[in-house]
Amino acid sequence: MQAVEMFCYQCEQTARNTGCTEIGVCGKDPETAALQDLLVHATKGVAKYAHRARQLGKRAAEVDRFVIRALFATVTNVDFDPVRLEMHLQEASRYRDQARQLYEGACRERGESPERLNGPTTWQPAARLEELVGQGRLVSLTSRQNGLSEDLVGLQELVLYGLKGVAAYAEHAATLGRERDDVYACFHECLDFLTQPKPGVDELLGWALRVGELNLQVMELLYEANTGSYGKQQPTAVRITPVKGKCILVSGHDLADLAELLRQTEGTGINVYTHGEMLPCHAYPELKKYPHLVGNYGGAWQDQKREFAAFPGAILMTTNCIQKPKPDYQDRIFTSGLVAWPGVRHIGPERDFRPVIEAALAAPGFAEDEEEKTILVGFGHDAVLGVADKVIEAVKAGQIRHFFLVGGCDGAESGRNYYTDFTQAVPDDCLILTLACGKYRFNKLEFGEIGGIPRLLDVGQCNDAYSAIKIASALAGAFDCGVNDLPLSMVLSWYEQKAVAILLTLLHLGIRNIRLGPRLPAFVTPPVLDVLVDKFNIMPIKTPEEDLTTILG
Ligand code: SF4
Ligand code: SF3
Repeated sequence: MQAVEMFCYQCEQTARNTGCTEIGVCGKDPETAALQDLLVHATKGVAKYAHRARQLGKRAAEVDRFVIRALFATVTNVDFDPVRLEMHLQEASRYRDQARQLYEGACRERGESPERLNGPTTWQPAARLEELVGQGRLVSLTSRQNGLSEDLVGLQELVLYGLKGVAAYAEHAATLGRERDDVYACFHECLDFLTQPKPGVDELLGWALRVGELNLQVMELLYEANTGSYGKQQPTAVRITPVKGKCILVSGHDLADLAELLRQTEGTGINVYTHGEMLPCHAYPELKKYPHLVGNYGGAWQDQKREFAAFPGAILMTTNCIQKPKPDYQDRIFTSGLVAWPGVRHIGPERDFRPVIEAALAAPGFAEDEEEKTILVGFGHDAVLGVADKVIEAVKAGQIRHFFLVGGCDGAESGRNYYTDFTQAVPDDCLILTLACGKYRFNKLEFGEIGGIPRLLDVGQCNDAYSAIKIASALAGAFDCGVNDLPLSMVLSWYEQKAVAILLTLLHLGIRNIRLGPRLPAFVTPPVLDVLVDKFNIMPIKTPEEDLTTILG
């Protein structure tokens, strides 16, 4: 088999919209890419045994948890550190052995012979990092392209990328103590399925929708984890200008990291700011109760090099999206959870944030208060459905003509101005719901109100797509129609694999007419796209004017 240096097309910014082959546009080098490919391969080996063991009534919590952590580590902009990937690979080997023993033990108890498994179950980790890289090159995506058509490989990747996205949410929920056995069972069964040498198109499409269903369950689990730990989101004004003093900036998605950092910084005089997808944290009662959670700083992840360099304090990346740190802030940025960058100090699972606090105290901090400006957040379904009567009345009275869900992941290309222009062009009698980091394209603009209801409602993080679904379902219930019959249009942006998971959830729910941009995934081949168009009428964004005219007639 021919070993290929690198091939990755799992995210939207993939080179030439075909694949990154020499170095990732994200900064992932071929060595790291090979180690990530090997980690996915090795995790399939763990899952094959774990799946069979579970069918015989045996499971191990640490094996279940490893599978989601390993997949999360391979999401775009999470782990760029070969040394940490090597550590995960060694764990994969141990957990695979543990899962095999569980399975074989269960077979022995029943007097049955265990199935003889091959492929990823037989992998043995090489002793040295360079050799692991060599092993990774042999199991990259291109190794499968030799035996399967481009369509089938693309569909396998659609399922895998969706599963990676779900893994990220499952890990956040597990961190807060929410896990479900049927969720882990589905992960293992799906990974087992992905090792089948000759899957069919229908089977793969079926699994893609099952991953969407799994993601809905996991987003619900994460909603319960977040609200169970920190209360339900409440509409909240968030300061977006700096306050004088020492400071820490927290980026990513992990509420537990922020909560613990807030606890450890109480009384230190350090102000804590959210960045990127942490913005909705200001709406949770048990987080906003800390007066030193003073505001939100900066925008979406792709502006971090400029924003982190200008931030006069310490920075904590709790999840994606990390970019290569500039020397300006290399010594005051930290990672936690599954995120890693070579040379960046990592805060372990015990969450001892003292090094972050020390770095914040050593940095100058903001010299002055800037004039106060605020934006509104906290419109999860609990808040929106709390004023459902008002919203329904406004629709019936013709004050609200249409709802738009405009959101998703952000990225660097200029084509993403579409989303700013689109929201600006939405007529005044329409409401806009938004979520995820794509909202930074327009969330500081003025949209006004309709009858006391803000025209722009920030539903939360990307996983709060769960809330958007609840809002849509409640509206459909109130108007006695299906979600597809509502005056509601979804105009989504995608970048990484969590967006793939959410898209699959929407398709699983039978939602049609989704507009997706800034461009369609490179792994969706034209024949597969035809199927998606046929079944779901999914379509690429055009221009804001054209799309608005089509939607509003
Ligand atoms: Fe390229 Fe995206 Fe893969 Fe990075 S994650 S190597 S940018 S396709
Ligand atoms: Fe953004 Fe990375 Fe996806 Fe949670 S922070 S949405 S891209």
